[in-house]
Amino acid sequence: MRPVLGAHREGKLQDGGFGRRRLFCAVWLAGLFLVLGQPGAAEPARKVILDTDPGTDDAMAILLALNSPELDVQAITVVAGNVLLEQGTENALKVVSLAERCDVPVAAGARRPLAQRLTTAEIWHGANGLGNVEVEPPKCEVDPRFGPDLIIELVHRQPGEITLVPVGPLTNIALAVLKDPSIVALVKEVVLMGGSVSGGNVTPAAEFNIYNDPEAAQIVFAAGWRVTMVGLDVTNRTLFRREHLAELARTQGRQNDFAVGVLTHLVSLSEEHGFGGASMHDPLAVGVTIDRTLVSTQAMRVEVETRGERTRGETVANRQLIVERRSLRGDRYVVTEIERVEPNAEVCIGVEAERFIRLFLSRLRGK
Ligand SMILES: [Ca+2]
Repeated sequence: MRPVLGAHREGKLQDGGFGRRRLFCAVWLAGLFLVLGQPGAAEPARKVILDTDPGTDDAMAILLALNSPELDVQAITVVAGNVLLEQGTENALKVVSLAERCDVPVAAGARRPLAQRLTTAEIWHGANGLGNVEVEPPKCEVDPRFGPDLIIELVHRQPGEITLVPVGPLTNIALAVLKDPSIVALVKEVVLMGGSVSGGNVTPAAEFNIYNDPEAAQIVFAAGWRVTMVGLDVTNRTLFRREHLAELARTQGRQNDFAVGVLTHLVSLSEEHGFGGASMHDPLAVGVTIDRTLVSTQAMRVEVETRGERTRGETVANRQLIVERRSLRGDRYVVTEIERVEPNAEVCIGVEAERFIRLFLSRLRGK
């Protein structure tokens, strides 16, 4: 090495102009790489825990997450919701097995909501929760830890790094907060699928995930961490249509073909009910975690209606971030103060739906 190095040094001394030109070229090339290099390509993958009740669209969300290099799925925790806990856990294991990702722990969590009976929704998700698509038994095995405990453990192990992505009823997340409130300050952010500021799907007021455990949802919104709400306001505008299905059916692969089966069920159901396409509820929450620019948001203060004759489970959103305070004067109330309130959520109000569908298709095609 030494003679070569010496020769190199000599060369530089003998021809300073050539050396400077080479230095200029190197700097210019480095600059070109910086300009042309994909922004964020060098960023480490975002660590996420997916909390889910699989569930047809949950299964699509899991596949999207597992096939996206921007995400590092640290665990999948299962909650009762669309189907019973046992069925949901088996489904999560089946999907993770299909993706050949037994390295991702799948842990079962809450089998019922905090303060009410569970509502399951096989009418939308099929008797097996996967649109009645037959899938071979899972080769991955369930993690023995309780879902909320696994969340607590992983958050403490990597403070400030974990993004929680709950796409089912919020029971597991609320249980984790109740058991260990210190996780709130240690979680990077929460990107949840649930709620709506423009009407519900289970009732005119309430969206399914929030309706299924309003007390848990209120705990999650009030906890004090950064929440992004991916609700019906955007998911109902993100429709997977028959032409998308035809496109995905042109490629093959175990995950690809499973997705075609599940999405065929969902698209057919949506057409039966006049929606013209399947709302990509849970996959969009994963999409927002991958690429925030898919949505536009507005800061709001979201509270969950836990009583209400017709509105239990509604996400009641203060958009103006002010409240009026009244005091009793004789036989009437008088507004005496206008108070500012702090927002607790970024609520998604706009979405580039087709761009998201293209992202989803690109990740599953031929897999
Ligand atoms: Ca779900």
